[in-house]
Amino acid sequence: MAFRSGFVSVVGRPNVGKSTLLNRLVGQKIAITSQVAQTTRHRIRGVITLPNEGQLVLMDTPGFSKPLDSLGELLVDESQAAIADADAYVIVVNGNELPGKGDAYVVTQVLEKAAHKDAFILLAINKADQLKQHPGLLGTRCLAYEALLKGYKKSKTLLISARTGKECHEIVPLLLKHLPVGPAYYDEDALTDQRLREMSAEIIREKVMRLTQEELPHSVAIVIDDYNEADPAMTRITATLYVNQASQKGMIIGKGATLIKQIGTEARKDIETLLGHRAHLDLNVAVKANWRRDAEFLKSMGLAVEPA
Ligand SMILES: Nc1nc2c(ncn2[C@@H]2O[C@H](COP(=O)(O)OP(=O)(O)OP(=O)(O)O)[C@@H](O)[C@H]2O)c(=O)[nH]1
Ligand SMILES: [Mg+2]
Repeated sequence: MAFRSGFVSVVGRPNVGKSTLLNRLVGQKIAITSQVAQTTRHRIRGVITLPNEGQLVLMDTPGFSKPLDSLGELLVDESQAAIADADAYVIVVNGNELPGKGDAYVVTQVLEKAAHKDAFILLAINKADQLKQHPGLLGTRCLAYEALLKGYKKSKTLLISARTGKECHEIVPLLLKHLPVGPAYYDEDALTDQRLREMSAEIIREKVMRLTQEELPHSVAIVIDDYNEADPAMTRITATLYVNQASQKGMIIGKGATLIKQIGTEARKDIETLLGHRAHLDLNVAVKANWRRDAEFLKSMGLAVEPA
């Protein structure tokens, strides 16, 4: 059997479960997730290799939403670049809601690119676990989402739950079948293209997204100042949490520094799981006024769009 390979773009509105699905399919947590929209800021690659069969490179993307500032524009650019690059697509939608303008926009963008290449589109109607009491409703929802594909032939719909894994086992074989014959792009045992240093920054950001409220989750950027692996049994990491304005500094530190301590403790535990050994985490908080609009700062964090 010929070895198949290719890039698969995972796209959709914010918060529909794209990163959760990526983690589920890769079998390990490589992308951070949270209840807050716009969690993903980078294009993250997840690699799935089936020996002698093929290799899928899944590209998690930031959700498509109306850009409000430079960071927002970069997120949309990232997603658009991922669509241009792909050999196949997974469009993730939230089965709990009727299709909205955002879904229609994403599907239109994908259809435009897919039609040129005759690429396969998988429509993944997610969060099915929350709808099991309403089977009738589900049928109507599926039809409404399918209608967005305007009869595109090379597509298939699956009703899934990225959280519970329902029907997720069908996804990889289905995608692989539609990829071209080609080489492995990554080592057989690679799971992602991210470095441990970048993943550590993402883990810290996940804790911020999950433990803070109101505008704070979106106001924090993480920079790893030092990543010291001199001791093989204990990685020492120093990071700065940049907030948008001075008033947010106290909010993220919390009364008696409780919040920053909690962020540190939870992040350290996850980083230790990732590394397989102990970690020491030193977190600082600093103000970088309006960093979301600061092109230079975004670039320094690697948040610049690479050419497709
Ligand atoms: N009930 C349920 N919740 C889910 C499912 N998949 C994801 N979620 C939840 O939905 C929220 C958003 O998930 P993410 O994976 O971060 O969503 P995303 O599409 O990557 O979001 P952005 O990166 O912000 O665009 C999280 O709270 C997940 O736990 C699912 O199958 N069922
Ligand atoms: Mg995400």
